[in-house]
Amino acid sequence: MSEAQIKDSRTEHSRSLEAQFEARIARDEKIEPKDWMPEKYRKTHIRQMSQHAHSEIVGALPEGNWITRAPSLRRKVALLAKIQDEIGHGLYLYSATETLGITRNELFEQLHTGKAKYSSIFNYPAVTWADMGAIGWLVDGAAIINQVALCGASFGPYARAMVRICKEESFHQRQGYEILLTLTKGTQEQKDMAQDALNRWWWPSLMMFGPTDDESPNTAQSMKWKLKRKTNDELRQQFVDQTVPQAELIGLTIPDSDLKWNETKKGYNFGDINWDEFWQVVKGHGPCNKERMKARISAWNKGQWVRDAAMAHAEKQQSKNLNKAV
Ligand code: BYC
Repeated sequence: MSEAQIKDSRTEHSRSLEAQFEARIARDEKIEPKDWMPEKYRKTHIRQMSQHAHSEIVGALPEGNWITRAPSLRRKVALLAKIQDEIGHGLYLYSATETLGITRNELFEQLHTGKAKYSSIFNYPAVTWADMGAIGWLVDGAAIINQVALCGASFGPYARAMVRICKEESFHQRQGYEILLTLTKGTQEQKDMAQDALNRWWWPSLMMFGPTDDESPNTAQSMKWKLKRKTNDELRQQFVDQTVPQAELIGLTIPDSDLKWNETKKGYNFGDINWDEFWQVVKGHGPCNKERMKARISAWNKGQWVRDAAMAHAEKQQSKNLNKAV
């Protein structure tokens, strides 16, 4: 066979693999780690899944700040449990991402050097106790809407991780809403605190869904591969429609003078999002970007001895087992 013929047969082989892959996606079959997949599919999943994992881990920081200041034992226990869940989600997602052939160390390296992103929302400060309510209600509420769609993602480990994560997020969302409900039934000062938290977290929560569809470079391909099952704008609209009545129920006002029910589309019209602010935050210039990264890098460095000890223990066990086998 000539070199040209070998090249042709290779091209044909990879075309046929690609066609089989596309057919599996069309049939809604799950793609598993050892299955053949296009390199771009693998890379896109590593990008989104690792950013998702990083968001869970970095997302624990604004809430972690309030553990010691929770107003009662019940609140402290619930907050601790929530944060523990978020860290668990991160670890779960890192493991799922590793099945695509990247190591945990590489993933952390990408986070620490700024190559990998994490959700813009976690670069805002949590300045009052009401922020714990707003984060649970709005941020976890937004996350659930996004993640329920991802339960139908084509990559098996990601879709399965989402099922469990969504169950836990719904507890988080309710605990946040209940914090705000309690505050709105309290003194004027507590009501004001709840409203102030909504004012500050509303717009950044809408930004969590990413740029508008016409400005989103990844959506079209990710929808074709069924990594995303709904577009950024569809999910954002769903979030607004779900959240506005919840705000009304507890007597809070969404800080948007353009918010108006649209009978034709059976959804709310809402005001313009400040996309300059969004991109500033994504590019590292938000109010807390530097603080968040500093905390993560410091935690990674301080944990080096734990990783070294675990490795030394594993090596010892392995050599013991080898000696037994001889
Ligand atoms: N923040 O083409 P697009 C949680 C980036 S944590 C930062 O639309 P895509 C929780 C985007 O990465 C929940 N960056 O991208 C934890 C892309 O840049 P690259 C986190 C953003 O991927 C603790 C560029 O902008 N959830 O629940 O198709 C406490 C263009 O965007 C953002 C997830 O991660 C953003 N908001 O769509 C409480 C869900 N938006 O990568 C709660 C999984 C966009 O090309 N991820 N960018 O350099 C997704 O669903 C999708 O990745 C997104 C973006 C909808 C976020």
